[in-house]
Amino acid sequence: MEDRYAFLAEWYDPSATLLRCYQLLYYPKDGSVEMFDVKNQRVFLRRTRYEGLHQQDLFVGSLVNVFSRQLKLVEYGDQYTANKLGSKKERTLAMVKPDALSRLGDILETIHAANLIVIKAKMTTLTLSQASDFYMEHQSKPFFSNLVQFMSSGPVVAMELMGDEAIGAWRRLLGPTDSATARQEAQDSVRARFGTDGTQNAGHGSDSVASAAREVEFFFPSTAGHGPSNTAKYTECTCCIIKPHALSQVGPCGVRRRRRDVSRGVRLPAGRPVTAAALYIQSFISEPWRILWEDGQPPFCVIRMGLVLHSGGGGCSMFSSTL
Ligand code: RTP
Ligand code: MG
Repeated sequence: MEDRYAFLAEWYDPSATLLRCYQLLYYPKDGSVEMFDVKNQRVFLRRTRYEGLHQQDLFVGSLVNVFSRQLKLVEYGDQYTANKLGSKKERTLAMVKPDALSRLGDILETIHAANLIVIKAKMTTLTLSQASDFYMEHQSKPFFSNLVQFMSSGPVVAMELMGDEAIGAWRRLLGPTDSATARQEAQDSVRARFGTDGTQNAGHGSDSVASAAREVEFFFPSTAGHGPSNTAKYTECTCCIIKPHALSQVGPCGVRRRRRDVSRGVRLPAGRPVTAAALYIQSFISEPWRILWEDGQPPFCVIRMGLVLHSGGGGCSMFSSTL
């Protein structure tokens, strides 16, 4: 029988101001989709090929666009789909520590190359008290004071990552805790490449499912408006939005022109540090911004997220505006 993945999906209908519920079917063989209206028990979209949806977008919690409708996948529609797509999917909290902030692009590249998806991201500067709360398991350790001083010494970028066995996968990418050991034992690891010593070691990764849940909640609390605040200042800055199709091309200071299809690559002017970063889901980006997506890109169909970087001062070569 042909492979088929089923999901329960929600779409907020702004004109009726209600949440509509669909069964979404995806056929990987030809990349086609089919939708059923659950409440009215009828076909909503006949099986149609649709290039904007890919298997890696399909997991519970994901926001996908199907013919300009942004759908949230809220449940697996059958056991087969849950087993096939959901069994090994994990979430973890990754952090770029203050010493490696200038290597954010390289670290994003590493994450992308390992097939881990960035679900949420936030640049923030932790207070001493927040850093102490985050690392409370190490309160009694001799290095605790050094650790929290370091972790609150400058901005960090916290990310929720998702992927197959994401917790272990990200910790393997980080390498051994001590950067010197990492350079001996795992030369390609993040800590070997960008870490300094045993404390200033470039990155953090949750060590278990329980700590991942706690740490994701710490940075991205379910109650809106809580948690460490973003570093965006909104003054003397410009906003640079990297389109979703180019997200994988984010380099140390913007987007590298590496692939032919990224024809309008962005390079932030040298010496202009990125001062804030956050991942915005498409629906949070207001209508005027959407127009910017449409140059040469099929509008919306491949768009899931944009990475918004505020750069201190100056312009950006693609477009700029204040938020
Ligand atoms: P992390 O929690 O940051 O992902 O690192 P980890 O699991 O590899 O290491 P862990 O034992 O949890 O330590 C947390 C962080 O404390 C700093 N540290 N300094 N002897 C030292 O000076 C020392 N040992 C640990 C590191 O920043 C380590 O990542
Ligand atoms: Mg740890």
